Amino acid sequence: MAQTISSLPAGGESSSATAAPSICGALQVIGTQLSDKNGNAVLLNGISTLGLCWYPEYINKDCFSQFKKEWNLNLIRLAMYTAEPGGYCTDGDPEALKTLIKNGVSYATDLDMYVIIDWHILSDGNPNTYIEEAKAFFEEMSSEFAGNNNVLYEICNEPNGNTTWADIKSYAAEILPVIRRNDPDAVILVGTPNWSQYVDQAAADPITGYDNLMYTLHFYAATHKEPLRETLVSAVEAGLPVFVSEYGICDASGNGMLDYDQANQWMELLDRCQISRAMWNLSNRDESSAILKSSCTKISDFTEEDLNDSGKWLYERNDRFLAQ
Ligand code: IDC
Repeated sequence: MAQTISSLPAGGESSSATAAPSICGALQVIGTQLSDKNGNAVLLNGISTLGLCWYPEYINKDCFSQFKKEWNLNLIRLAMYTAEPGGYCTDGDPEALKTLIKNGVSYATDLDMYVIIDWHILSDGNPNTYIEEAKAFFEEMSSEFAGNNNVLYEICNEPNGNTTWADIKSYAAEILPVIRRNDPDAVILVGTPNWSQYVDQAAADPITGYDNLMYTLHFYAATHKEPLRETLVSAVEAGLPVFVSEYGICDASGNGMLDYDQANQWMELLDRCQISRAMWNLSNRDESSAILKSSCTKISDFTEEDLNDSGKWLYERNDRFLAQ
């Protein structure tokens, strides 16, 4: 039965921006809602790395710890490009990248935070391009982290180009059993067509036969506005569990002006629907989506002076969020 937005869980005491694995236990997806082991709504709120291959230095425990303790974030997304320069399937160093992921997961685990392992397809467009590599990767990751209740698997960042929902379903049909053989319950995030925007297509034809799946919607507030919010609302009303595993408050290039008004409209919607989210990106790259100024060479213990406007917005918002 379709839910309406007003009938969605309101959040309240049971859900918290600082939900932690030690308290929530194994996550589960109930209807559209990410939930704890007791069925209470859970909100994950965090930050995504930029490419691990480009910015390995931010994978350090002090850095993650500050996000948890001072920014009230409970989620780190580890974005591992598959086909950009330094990518896992092209000219990158797969062993070094896997070591970074294992380190990142272990820091998040020690800090009682959630962590997404993101197979970050982008210029490869169709996740089937490197499906054999993806299978082997998720086989290794899910066997390594089967015992962790804080790890989520994101099996394809942003299918794009001519990739159809049918292509993604066929990819998922190969990858999901690989993960499920090792890790029967972990939450798995599935990308949607057109850079993870067509959640309506997933809602019309969801993947069946698996629990604890969520579908991703990505937005960049200066580019994606009311029409994409309407797509999101319709998909949720149709019963689709949605996870915003990547968003920016700049434009879709990862750069340009920040649109605070649109960002606030997005956040109101995500808060109202209790939709989890991770902001792009943790780096000092010279682009407005980076949370650090390009002049900042620190890799932890950031101060306000080190932050770009995107970083200030995230920090301030989470302070306010907690005070609500
Ligand atoms: C961007 C980075 C940018 C990099 C580019 C291509 O911000 O530094 O040069 O990738 O490699 C996405 C993607 C994400 C993009 C981001 C901004 O998931 O990889 O990062 N974006 O363009 N989808 C929509 C926007």
